[in-house]
Amino acid sequence: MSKKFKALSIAGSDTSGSAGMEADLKTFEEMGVYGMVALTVIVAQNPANWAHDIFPIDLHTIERQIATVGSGIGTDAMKTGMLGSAALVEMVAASIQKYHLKNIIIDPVMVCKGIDTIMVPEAAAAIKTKLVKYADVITPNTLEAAYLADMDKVETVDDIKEACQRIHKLGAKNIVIKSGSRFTGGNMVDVLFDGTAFTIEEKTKLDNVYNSGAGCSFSAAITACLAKGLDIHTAFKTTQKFMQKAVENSFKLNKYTGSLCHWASRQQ
Ligand code: PXL
Repeated sequence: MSKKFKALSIAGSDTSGSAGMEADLKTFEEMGVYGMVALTVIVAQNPANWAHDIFPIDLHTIERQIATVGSGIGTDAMKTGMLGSAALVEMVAASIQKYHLKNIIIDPVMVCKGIDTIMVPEAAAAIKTKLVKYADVITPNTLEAAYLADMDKVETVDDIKEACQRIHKLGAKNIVIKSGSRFTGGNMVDVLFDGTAFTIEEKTKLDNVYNSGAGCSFSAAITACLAKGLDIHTAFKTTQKFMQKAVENSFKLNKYTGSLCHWASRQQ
């Protein structure tokens, strides 16, 4: 039997199923990687206005979950998602060292779709000073990139390149920034900076897509690729293909949101 690769997601649950650890697990599964979780928060949406309410899991419980995998099973790669407090960010950083975790993908979740201000400033600050340096790959969106890079805004390809170089100086080995739906240009770009060279993939902006959870899924796809032993450039390319299909086939859940179709690559 072929080797089974495993990945851990330290992330929050999105009850609506499109983002967070639900997106991570769906993506891992589609990419043939066994998913494991340490649940950090539960996000429930208010049906009346889709405001996101965050219910944190206590730190000790999260520590126990990470120990289950770190010490009890082992993993080929791990990613972080919504962390929610500075204490948790510090505990995750300590766990990476304690369990000698490898292939670390940091998705520095600081904002959610429709929420453009940093949700938990103390957690964001801790990510920047305590966690970024462990990242084999970091996958900020343009708002998170601006925060990490100390820039007023990241709106153009040149801004993205500048942000990549600044975040590399914080210690992250590879930086992937997706211009995403907030980009001002007609097209969208995904940029990979490996510390030496930039790889830039330009894509047409698709209208009427439901892309909640696109950031989580993108980062999870890179995690799955690294778990399988792919290099970052192949992981980046493989992730583009997976995301293109998932976004093209996205679907509506209600008047506020919709989801990527994670299984689109499987259909003929
Ligand atoms: O997409 C960011 C995100 C990450 N994690 C969880 C979320 C969201 C956005 O809703 O709910 C748990």
